[in-house]
Amino acid sequence: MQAVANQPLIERYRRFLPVSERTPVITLKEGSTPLIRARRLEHRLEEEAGVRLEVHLKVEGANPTGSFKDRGMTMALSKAVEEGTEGVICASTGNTSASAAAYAAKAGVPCFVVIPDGNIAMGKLAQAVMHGARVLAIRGNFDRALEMVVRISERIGMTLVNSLNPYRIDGQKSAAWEIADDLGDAPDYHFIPVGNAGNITAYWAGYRIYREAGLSRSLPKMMGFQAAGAAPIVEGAPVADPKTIATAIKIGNPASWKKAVAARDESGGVIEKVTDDEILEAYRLLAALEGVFCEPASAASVAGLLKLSRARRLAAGARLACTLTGHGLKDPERAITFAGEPVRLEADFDAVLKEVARP
Ligand code: AN7
Repeated sequence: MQAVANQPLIERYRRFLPVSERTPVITLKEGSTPLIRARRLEHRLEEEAGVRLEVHLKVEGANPTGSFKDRGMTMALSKAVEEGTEGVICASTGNTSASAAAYAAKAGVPCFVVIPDGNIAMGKLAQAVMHGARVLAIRGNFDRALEMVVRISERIGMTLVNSLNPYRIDGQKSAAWEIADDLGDAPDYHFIPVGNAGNITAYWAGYRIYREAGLSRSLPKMMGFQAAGAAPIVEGAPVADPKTIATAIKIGNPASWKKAVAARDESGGVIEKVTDDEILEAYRLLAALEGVFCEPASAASVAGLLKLSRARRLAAGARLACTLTGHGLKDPERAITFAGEPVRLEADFDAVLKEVARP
């Protein structure tokens, strides 16, 4: 299928989605995001490990609210409105709440979000409040918030728009379809951050559907990466008090745990952990080598790539896709803290010239 610019995801992939003529399409023109060849990163990996790889970046920060969540939210809100919802609710580490708030605004339905107070990036909070969601910040972590919204949605019949909502997963499959469309086939490996584990589940389902439809020939190995301080799937047990600078994936008890393990095992892939330092290194390399500014959690995919490449665990010549799940502008404070303040000078021509002329 051809990429059709400015076409809503639900229209582009209508034949693979559970929508009908009666479904009102709630869209902000999500999806059809760039897949960018990372040539300078490839050179760096080859210099370090002597292995040439073909690396493609799926830039999900290019979605309307700046993250991959919009793919699922266009489906979740369209189906909720079709079914006559009275309001939507979610727990969030930030991006789900930003996306839910925007699509609920577009649909004209009330939106309630429960977030861990002080633990979501400022840009995401700004989005949720600006779009008119009722934002409830609890003194507790994401896992606690998710438990609560699941119970509340059952008790008062509000539509849950976390990835436990199957329409969210349906919409998020579309990213795998776009990659296969762009490459002409699935990649050999797909690298992805893992938090609540909905997205790895969606990509794996998406790749399988495309192969069954005869639109791709192969399936990728799914390579998931959790932050070391929030790696329940890697440790094999929930983490009561998850810790990582990558707040988007600071999750101790993922909702789609079993499905993520199935994606790993069925694809012959891995789910491993990367440290905050490894995440920050990848975050900087992507910005400095490729011109792609993603948020720290997103860089976990490329941190995993760096780790496996250095350990010479990837076959030479392999083609791989890395999902960069969210935009770097979501969390500018992190970037400045990490990369440093600007050089501050008097408004003096010679002083500025001297700095510019430096090697
Ligand atoms: C940038 O917003 O869970 O493994 O509540 O925002 O599908 O959960 C965010 C998750 C990766 C992990 N990268 O995806 C939320 C939320 C970014 C994210 C993930 C998230 P899943």
